[in-house]
Amino acid sequence: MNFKNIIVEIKEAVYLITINRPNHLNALNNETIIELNIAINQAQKSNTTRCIVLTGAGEKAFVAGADIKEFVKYTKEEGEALARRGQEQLFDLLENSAIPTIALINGYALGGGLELAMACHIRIATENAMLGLPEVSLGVIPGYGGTQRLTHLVGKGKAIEIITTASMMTAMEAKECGLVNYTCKKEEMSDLSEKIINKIKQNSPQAISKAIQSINACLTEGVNGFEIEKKLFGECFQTKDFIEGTQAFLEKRKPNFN
Ligand code: DAK
Repeated sequence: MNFKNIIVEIKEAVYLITINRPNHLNALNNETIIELNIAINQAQKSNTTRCIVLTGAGEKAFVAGADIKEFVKYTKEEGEALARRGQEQLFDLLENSAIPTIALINGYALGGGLELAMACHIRIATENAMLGLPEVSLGVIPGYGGTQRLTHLVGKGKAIEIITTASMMTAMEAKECGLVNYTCKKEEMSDLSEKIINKIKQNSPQAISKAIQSINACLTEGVNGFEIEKKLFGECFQTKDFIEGTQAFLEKRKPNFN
């Protein structure tokens, strides 16, 4: 499928999605959210995808926020409806993806852009990246799950500081507070992400998917994560991957989960 706002490249079981609106610093408009939804669903339907990677086109930005020119005209009702729809179509889709998702933050990750990165499972930021949730400076609050995911990642005190000051932080500061997993030089991003992806690829996709589901249960209100873990642990037994993983160990060879 041809997209207008994103570029999709599939290579060695990795589904790389580049948000491609560099003249707008890759700002997320509705059309881009819809295209991302289609691409991520496609990746998840393929039996061979082992990792979904998101990044931004150009030299300056991952994603500099929701498209301000678009959301400036919304009414109260539209705002709530769009937050609901956007969260389901994109942000929850990424967070609940059975396939690991990685955000390569190669520049500004602001507002909806940082919310997009936070919905991914792993975040790597280049040293020049600037991150923040400037929504309150525009008279709104983060509406794509940012108040929740930031609090989960950095704790309540730091989340309140980041959101109420609307200030940008460097990649290093983001690493210090647990907002990103790694920082690296621009030219090292590809090698570092490849290293992480290769480790993921060696492991059981069936177990990885259940592990993600179980970890997410920890943060789902009204759900007992320990109970979910027990149930999912039980479900691993006698799966194709469990048989291969345990057999490979006993035969002193590397498992082949493909
Ligand atoms: N939206 C639309 N256009 C944007 C944009 C954005 N978020 N960010 C940048 N651009 C555009 C600029 O307008 C400019 O376009 P032209 O003027 O050339 O046509 C072009 O990208 C290049 O930007 P600059 O010339 O400003 O570049 P600089 O290097 O000077 O500055 C900057 C870079 C990142 C500091 C600056 O562009 C900036 O402050 N950008 C805005 C950052 C921001 O406030 N982002 C929005 C945060 S609020 C919702 C749910 C969630 C949200 C909204 C609605 N619903 C459920 C409805 C989330 C809201 C947000 O994300």
